[in-house]
Amino acid sequence: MMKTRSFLKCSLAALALAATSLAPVQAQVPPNYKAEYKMSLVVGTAFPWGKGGEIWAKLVKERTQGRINIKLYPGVALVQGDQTREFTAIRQGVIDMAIGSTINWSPQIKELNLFSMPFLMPDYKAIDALTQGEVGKRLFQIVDKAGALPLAWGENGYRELTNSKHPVKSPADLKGLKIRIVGSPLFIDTFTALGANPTQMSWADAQPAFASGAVDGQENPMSIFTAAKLQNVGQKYVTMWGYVADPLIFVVNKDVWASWTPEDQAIVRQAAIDAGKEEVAIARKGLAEADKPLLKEIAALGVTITELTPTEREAFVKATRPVYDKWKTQIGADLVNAAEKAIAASR
Ligand code: X2X
Repeated sequence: MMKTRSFLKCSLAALALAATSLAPVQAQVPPNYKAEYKMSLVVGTAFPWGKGGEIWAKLVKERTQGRINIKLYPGVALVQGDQTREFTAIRQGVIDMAIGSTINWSPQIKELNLFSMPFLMPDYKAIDALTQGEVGKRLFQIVDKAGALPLAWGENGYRELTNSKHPVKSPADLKGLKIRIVGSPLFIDTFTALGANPTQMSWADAQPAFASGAVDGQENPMSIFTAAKLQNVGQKYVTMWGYVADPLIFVVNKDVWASWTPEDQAIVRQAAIDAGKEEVAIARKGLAEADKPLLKEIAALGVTITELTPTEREAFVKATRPVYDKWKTQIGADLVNAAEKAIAASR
């Protein structure tokens, strides 16, 4: 009898101990938190863009002690690879958070076309003058109003021209080339003005189209070129023309954001800023240095790299000027004027 009782006592004590040791762990995660938050990206961790996602998720997990767990969904898998539908899916909550290109969200947010204005941003300083200045703040207000909470800037990069046919040094060299472009009508206008034959398609569809020769060329940052090994799908000619660059924006769905404690909101925001800084440095590696070592690596793969003289480049600027003027009105002359001013001040 005594034995049973003391056994019971011991077991109860053990149970109580187990319960108290479990309790603090459970209390750490607010009950309304999801077990996993879905982060959408166009490309995976072999690319600077995907690395940015990996860094953001890791920082958030560490700094929240695992309260917020983020899983990466590259290939815009949550919207079946259709990157032009990504922003809508974030707003609707199909996607919890994302690092998205300004190009892919410009069908929903016309002001994001700003970065796709041909030859607006001459160098990295110009990009920074926009994203890190007043224009960046205004754009974040616009993204917020459009329905997702923007936290930080990242970068895909300067989009250079590649093709499978021949070196391109002038708009005449583009004549009749079938060029894959992304999902904004601005790109149709730009490539039509240059005499090319633009065709709009998702990144997922583009790669087989290069391999089969269904399209001749495309435009993307060199970090995308190398990570996707575009030289192996016939893209043997690169023209460094730096006509546009697409920044990335780190965002969170608004209901998800509201569900987090102020402490965790601050952690997620700071982690996005830190990851964004790191991601921009990774995206510029090999290209921001004066001798551009990445280009030597690419040339060593048997790729012909054409660097334009100022006069050669000017011919592309001139041919696309009517597109610039048309889109200045569409985007909003006020915003474009502010961008031109900020860039001029950064010179
Ligand atoms: O589709 C593209 O070209 C890419 C990967 O650069 C974007 O998502 C904008």
